[in-house]
Amino acid sequence: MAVQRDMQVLPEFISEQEETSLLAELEPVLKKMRYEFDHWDNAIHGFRETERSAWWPQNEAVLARVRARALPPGGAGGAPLPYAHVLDLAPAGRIKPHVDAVRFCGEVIAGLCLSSAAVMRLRHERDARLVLDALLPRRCLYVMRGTARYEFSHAVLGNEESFFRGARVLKLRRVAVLCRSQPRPQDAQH
Ligand SMILES: O=C(O)CCC(=O)C(=O)O
Repeated sequence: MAVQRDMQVLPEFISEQEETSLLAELEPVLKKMRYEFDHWDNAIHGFRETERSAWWPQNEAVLARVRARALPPGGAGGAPLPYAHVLDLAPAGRIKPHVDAVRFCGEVIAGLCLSSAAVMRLRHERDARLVLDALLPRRCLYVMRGTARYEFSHAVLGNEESFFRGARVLKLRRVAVLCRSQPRPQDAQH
């Protein structure tokens, strides 16, 4: 299936030391914020978030590796946005199915997964029987593009439905560092 080709999970993309360093930089910023649970129509429940464009040098090197892998210069995915989006999901948090708005994000979504494993569910927008569950282990990088990004919704499952191939995947607090590509020129004007 094209969706499998377009949703890559690279386990152990970063070392434990790199994970610790990224979290050490992010923690002081994140811990000042409250998790948001209340909006019933939000796509995300139990989250806090920030954006970051300047990183400690050792963390910048990790981000550069993510971009080199997911968004190489001159590649079909386009140029990366200048900042990373940091999404901190509480243990009880989840992300409901959605397709990222083309106005804000181009062809590629690359996510570095810190602190906890989780299950991401991709479901075809027009044929709900087409489903792909992806296990996102702690310290993996996933790269979503093409069919997976445009034709499937994606969701991060809450703990009540967080299973992969029959085995429970306990989602603890999870921090994702997301590098996206710039919107395609034809989409940016909408
Ligand atoms: O937390 C994640 O890895 C998923 C983030 C997400 O849903 C998105 O970037 O659209």
